[in-house]
Formats: sequence, structure tokens, C-alpha cells
Amino acid sequence: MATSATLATAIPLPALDEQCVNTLRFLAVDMVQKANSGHPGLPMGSAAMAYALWDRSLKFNPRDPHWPDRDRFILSAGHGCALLYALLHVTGFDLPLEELKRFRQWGSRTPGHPEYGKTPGVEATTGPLGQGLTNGVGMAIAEVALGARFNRPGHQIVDHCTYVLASDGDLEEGISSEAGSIAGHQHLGKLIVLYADNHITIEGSTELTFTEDRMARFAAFGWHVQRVEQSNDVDAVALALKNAQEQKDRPSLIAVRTHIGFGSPHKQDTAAAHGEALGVDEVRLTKEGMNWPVSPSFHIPEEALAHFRGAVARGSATQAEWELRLKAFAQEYPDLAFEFQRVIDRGLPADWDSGLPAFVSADGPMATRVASGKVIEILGPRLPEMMGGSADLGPSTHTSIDGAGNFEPEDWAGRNMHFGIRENAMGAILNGMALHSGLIPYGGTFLVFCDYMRPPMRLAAMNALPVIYIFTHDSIGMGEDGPTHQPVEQLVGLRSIPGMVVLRPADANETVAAWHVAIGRKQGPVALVLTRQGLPVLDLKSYPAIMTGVPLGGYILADAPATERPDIILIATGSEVHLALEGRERLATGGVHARVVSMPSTNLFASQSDDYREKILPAGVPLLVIEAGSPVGWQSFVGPRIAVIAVDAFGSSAPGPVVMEHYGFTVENICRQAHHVLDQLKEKASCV
Ligand SMILES: Cc1ncc(C[n+]2csc(CCOP(=O)(O)OP(=O)(O)O)c2C)c(N)n1
Repeated sequence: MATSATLATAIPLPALDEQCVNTLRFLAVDMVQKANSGHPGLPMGSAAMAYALWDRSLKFNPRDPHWPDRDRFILSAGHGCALLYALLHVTGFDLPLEELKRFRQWGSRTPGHPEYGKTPGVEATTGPLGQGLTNGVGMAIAEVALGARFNRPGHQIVDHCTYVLASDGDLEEGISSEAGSIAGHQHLGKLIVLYADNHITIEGSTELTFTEDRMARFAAFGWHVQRVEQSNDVDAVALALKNAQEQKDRPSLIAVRTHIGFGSPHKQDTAAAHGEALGVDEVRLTKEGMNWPVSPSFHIPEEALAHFRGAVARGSATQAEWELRLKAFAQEYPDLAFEFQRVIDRGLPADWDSGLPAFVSADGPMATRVASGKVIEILGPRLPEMMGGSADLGPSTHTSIDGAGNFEPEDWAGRNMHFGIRENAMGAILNGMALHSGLIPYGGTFLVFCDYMRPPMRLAAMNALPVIYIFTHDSIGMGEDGPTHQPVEQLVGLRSIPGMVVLRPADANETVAAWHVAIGRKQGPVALVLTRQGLPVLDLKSYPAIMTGVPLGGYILADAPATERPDIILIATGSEVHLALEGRERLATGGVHARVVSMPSTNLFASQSDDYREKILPAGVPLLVIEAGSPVGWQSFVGPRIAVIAVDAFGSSAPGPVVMEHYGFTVENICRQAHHVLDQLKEKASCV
């Protein structure tokens, strides 16, 4: 273990730089110590490189954290957020010192990991390692895509970098290879990752688990790689950043040999510095060893603050200069400038939804994935901000926009993305694109593989990001590929994510309505859950409630005769709705009056008024739910008077219709179960 004295004096910094770096370092130390909770080690070791970036390179305006052409900075190692909060405070963002003193406390703007939307200047919620780094790839993609769309000769209105500060954990996570590979392949030269190479994770030395040559790994991905041996060498980091900025067609990794807990006599270079307060005595010793006043805590020297606050004037001037350029651009290209503002504000063109297709019975049977593809074909040209693709399943998920070209290094104006078989990165890249703003990002795969992208989906929901997922092959009905490919528990899993709207449309027309909901939802992700197999088309003439019903989550598709209260309500979703309709007819021949409720979205239905839900599902009427997915969730959703035809296993390999039949998804079984429910109720009534 190196002593603080040897390291602290290893690179003599100009006095002001040293003061600034130590200001960041000790603000972080004091925040964690006061909270007696948090991660001091990474901020202490990375303060100098963060200072080099924020002082010498980063383009930002503390007075306008949302200025569209700012550089993006993501602290992927979110546990080190005390460093970010210190930077935001000293450079003049709206984050008073009081907030730093309330680190990790109820209602503060300094939560335990950075939360997008809670703290001005925080560009992404980070903490799950690897996600922030991959958000950075998404942001860098958004930058070049918007640049390709809007920049014109002499008018560079989209021209900024994306910087990421990542740790060992970020690079250990598999997603970093998915993301690194995509970024290298796409030649994202404006993506620059500072890697805090401190050789320590929670369990100890990286020698325990992480011994490959990281530089060689990223070089193999096509990245420009540099190493800075001395973490405190601000000039060396600044120079490396400058070199990185000159790499126009390669993303950059700058590995900086940092020291966790830098300066702490007993904890530096040990895992003990990672995730707990240093302790009062160790804080004192550390401050004394670096000639820093022991008290008061949260000390910010005036000269350091004045220097940091130079960012305000600098940022305002840079933004003002950009605004002048935007004005000149608007004069020459008024329509384009209008469009730029519209997409940045997430507005939609007035007529975006006029003349969406109305499918008729004769169009069927049609898989909802096919109907979705047809909607994308129509929306694609109307909404040039739609950009997405799939994880190597485009022909199956029908996610391409005809004629929109491939997004590739030779053509960043292309809007069809090829994520490769990298679902986790796809999800996190979509998040980065949404966080950047200016795009409507979407991504597709088979529903069963949404499990590979749960971490980014969770973050999309947490951050209310408008990301659209297209999940096809949505049940055992997909057939021959068998249990590994037949989703069962995924639907309930998606529905359980707070803020995620899941829509499983029953036919082509419900699919149109579902897309309408998805595009209109500006806050929060939407999962469209679609079939592989063809389904009858529910003609709008016979079922006029579809377009108004789908946005409500559940609605009456076919009712008992007007004079009758229904004997039973059949609730079905997606591909089971047409079975419910047939079951209703069959039951009627036996004198049982059934109502069919199509419920494409339990989330949206649950958010309707009590009155509306009572109208659709009146108290006392028994329910039979038919859904080719896990039964979990339905009981609690609609109460005890319910039976469920569902799948409580992993499915089986056989042609889809055969599998569906074996698992009970037949009109006969629906009728049998309906009678069973009614008989049981009669029995109960006679016992009373
Ligand atoms: C996906 C994920 N897994 C586990 C964790 C828990 N965790 C937080 S930090 C960390 C590793 C710390 O090592 P490093 O990334 O090198 O950070 P440092 O020790 O330098 O602070 C782990 C496992 C996490 N935040 N995210």
C-alpha cells in the first residue's frame, strides 16, 4: 500500500489545481462521513481526472442544464455520486451546499445514486454497473444521428461529445463488451470513456477476477486507447482528453491508474475505502496528510470556488454563441430549424396519426407482429425521429422502416438499427437515445428474451423514458421452438415494473390502437406484446369500441344482450380474445350470457376510474380470464370470483395450435370452465 504522503506529492500540481481537486475530494469525504453512508473511495481517487474533464474540456452551462448542444457527462459508476454532486455544486448548478450536507437523506436532491430528474445536471440514473456506460453509447448514437439529420454545410448545430466515467465494475459487466463492440463498430469518435482503473472492487483486488488486458480488449473493439499512469496528473489527463477528441472515427478509452481512497493513510488502495465512511479519525488524518483544514467540514476555499464558478460565464457564453448559430441556421433552413425544436421538445406533428390503417376481416388472419410492421411503415416517414431496430430479429419482429436506410458508420442518417444479439445493450442504448432527446427510440426481440434486457427496462421505467419495445412470439402459441422460446412469466414480469405500460393487442386493429398509445406516451416506456401466429381481424364495423377502448386498457368488446346482466365475463388478452368471442357465442346457445372484455393493458385499465372499472367488470359477476401466460397477477387484480385459463409451466415444443390446445386454450375448455365457475357459484349460493 502506498502511503498518502508518497502519492499526494507524486505529481506536484499548480496550487490552484491542487486546491480544486482537493475541494472535490474532501467535499465527497465529508458528505459520506456526515451521512455515515456512501462511497468515498472512488471520488477520492477520481477527483483529479474529473476535474481535468470538467475544467478543461466539458461543454456545459450550469444555468441551463438542458441546453441541447451541451456535452453529456455520465457517471457510470453511480456509487461514486458524491463526486458528481460536488462538481455540480462548485460549478454553479442549482445544488446548494445544504443539499450536499443532506446526502442520502429523505427528500434531498443528493440521493444515494444519481437519479435523473432529481438533481440538475444529472444526465442519467446510474448505479447498476455497465448501464451508464451503455447509455453513453446511446447518447453518442443520438448525437451523430441528429447531426446527420440536421447539420448542414457551415451549420453544425448538433456537435457535442459524450463523456463517461466508468469503473472496474462497469467494465467487468458483460454489457460493456456489447456496448464497446457496438460503439467501435459504429465509429463513435465523440464518445470518450475515462476509466478509473483503481484495481479494487468490493471483494478486494481485481486480481481476484479481472485480469484480462482491458486496453487490448477495447482496442480490439476498434477503440482508441490511452493510459495515464498518474491519477493526479491533471495535465496528463487533459492531454489524453485532447488526443481523444481528435479521434474522429474511434471512440476512446482513457485508463487512468487511480487509487481508491487516495490520501487515506489506512484505507487507500484497499476495498475498505469503497463503500463506507472513512471514520472521523481517518478523515482527520487524511486531511492533515494533505494539508487540508480538518474543520469546518465542507470547506471550499474561495479561490477554488471562484475558479470553478468560471464555468457559469464560460457556459453562458458558449451557449449564447450556439444560439447565434442556431439563429443563422433557422434563417437559412426555417423548416429544418422548426423540426429540430419539435423533436428536441418531444412534440409530434399535427397530422401524425391521420389515416392510420383500419384492417378488415378479409385482411386476416394476420399476426399482430405483421400489423405492427405495417404501422411502422406508415409512421416511419411521418415521424423521422423514430429510430430503432432489433437484436438480430428484424425479419421476425417486423421492426424495420422501409426505405429509411441502415444506421451504420457510412450513413448515420440511416434509421434502421442493427443491435446484433445484444439485448441488454440494446435496452441501455435505447435509454441513452431517449435521455439525449430528439428521437423516438424503439427496439425489438422475442418476448422471452426481454429477460436479457430487464435492467435497462427497469431504468427506462424509473426515469419515465419514452422507449418503445416490440416483443413478438408472445406465448406458447409461437409453437415449435419449444419451452426455451415460449414466454410464460415474462408478461407478468413486465406488468410488475412500475411505470411500464404493457399492451398485448388482440388483432391488427388493436395493434394500430396500441401503437397510437405508444407514440402518444411521452413519459415512460411501452411494451408492445405481439403474436407470431395469424389472428382473425376484428372488423371495426363489428367492433367499433376498439380505437377508444384500447387506450383505456380494457373495454367491452362484445356484450350480453342489452336487457341482460352478464352471467359471466370472459376477460382475454391478445391472441386469446378471439377464442373468448367464440366461447361467448357457444355459451349463448346454452343460455349463458357472457360479456367479452378485451384487456390489452392491465396497467392502463388499473389506472382508470373506479366507475369505469365497475362498468366494465361489475361487482358480483364471475370472471373467467383467458391468457396464454402465467396466472400470477390475475387473482389479485380482479378479486376472488375468478377462474383463470393460463400457463403455469414452461410450454412445449410442437406446432402452435397443438400446444395451445394441450394447454387448454380452446373454445370447448372456455365453455367448460365457464360452466364450472357458474356451477360452483350456484352450489355456494344453495349452501348459504
Ligand atoms: C450490476 C451491479 N452489480 C453489483 C453492484 C454492486 N456494486 C456496487 S459497486 C461494485 C463494485 C465496485 O468496484 P468498482 O466498480 O471498481 O468501484 P470502486 O471499488 O472503484 O469504487 C459492486 C459490485 C452494482 N452496483 N451493479
